Amino acid sequence: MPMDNVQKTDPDIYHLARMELQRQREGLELIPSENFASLAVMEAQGSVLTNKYSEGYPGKRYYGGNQFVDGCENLAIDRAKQIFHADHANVQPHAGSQANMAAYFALLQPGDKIMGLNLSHGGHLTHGSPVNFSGKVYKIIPYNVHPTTHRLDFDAIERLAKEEKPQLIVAGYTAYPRQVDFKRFSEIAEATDAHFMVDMAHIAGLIAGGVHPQPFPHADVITTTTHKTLRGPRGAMILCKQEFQQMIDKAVFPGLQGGPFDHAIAAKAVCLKEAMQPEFSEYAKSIVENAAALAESLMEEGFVLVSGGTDTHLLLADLTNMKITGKEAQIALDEANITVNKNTIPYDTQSPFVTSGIRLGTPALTTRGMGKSEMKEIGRMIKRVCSALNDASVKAKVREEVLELTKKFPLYPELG
Ligand code: DSN
Repeated sequence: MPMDNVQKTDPDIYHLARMELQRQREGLELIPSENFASLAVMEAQGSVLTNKYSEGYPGKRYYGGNQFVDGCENLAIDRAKQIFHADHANVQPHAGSQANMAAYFALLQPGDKIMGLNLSHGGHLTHGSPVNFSGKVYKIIPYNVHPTTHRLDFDAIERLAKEEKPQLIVAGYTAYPRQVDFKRFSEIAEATDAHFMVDMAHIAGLIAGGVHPQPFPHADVITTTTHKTLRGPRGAMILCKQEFQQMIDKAVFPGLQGGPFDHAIAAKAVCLKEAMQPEFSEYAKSIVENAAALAESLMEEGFVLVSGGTDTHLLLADLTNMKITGKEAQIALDEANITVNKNTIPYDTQSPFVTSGIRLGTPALTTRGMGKSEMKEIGRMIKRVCSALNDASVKAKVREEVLELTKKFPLYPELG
């Protein structure tokens, strides 16, 4: 947003926000969980709706004056239900962790067992890391990807579920590059009397755009953030089958949160409206095509990709054969204005602070309009930097090329 008033009131914050805009404009944003929200989403999020308190749900609030906020929340709910084939949507969770916490509170008792993918194999902190509430409140039974294919190993998952009898099985990943078979998961959950939850945060936009299968009718509950491939405001939602509606709503409010962020809910409604347009399906298709092109380019350059490639928006490169760590690659690429994140690979021997891999994704660059030929070029740039980590001249040359490339795909030109 123009931020003229911030400039007058708080020049320090104005300066930092402008520097961040410049960083976003002049860099290649390859973190797969990041994106560039539309001006419409940002306007809704920066609107007067931030001023309202509205504990409760549409039509059942604790404070007066909620007639317009109710309208916003109802639109977000209706759109989310339609896009994701859900019986019910709760659009109030402030973030993904809160959505997962509320879903667990609704479905489980403290001490119950949750089966989720090992964090170092591509799971998420809230799927059972011992340092997270999920690992402290619940008994976590981690499942792993297959030791050689690095894909979900359904026979092993089924054996583990039958042995452990978890109350909840979670499918949903932050670093798994392949499509997920939700039907197979639901069959395992049904056979073992477990609930089945999908955390679709990473792939929500791919699902909305029709390039990844829908979790419903297989899942009982779905959680998601709204700011990744879905390209909305920072926030989250929970979707569920009818039988879980009351439990989910009570878990979010009054169980976990107080007043909802009505400005964020309005922005979620806007992003969901955008996701219903035919252009969004084209966008989702391009994300996946670009990820495949980037994967091909990286493999041509000698990178090893976990699972041998991707069929989603993300890729995980195993740098072991290059004799460099994820940390070293991330730092060097940053110097060349290429933003990735170091990431553990399955069965990693390095710590999560060092890692043997980097995680890359195409949602943000696809929003800028880049296509397959740019992905090819970017793969070659990444190789040049990773082959010359300590060579300042290589990094400076790649940085110049990144600046040239990003100029051809202007980001937020309306913001001056
Ligand atoms: N931080 C997110 C990601 O990068 O995948 C997950 O919450």
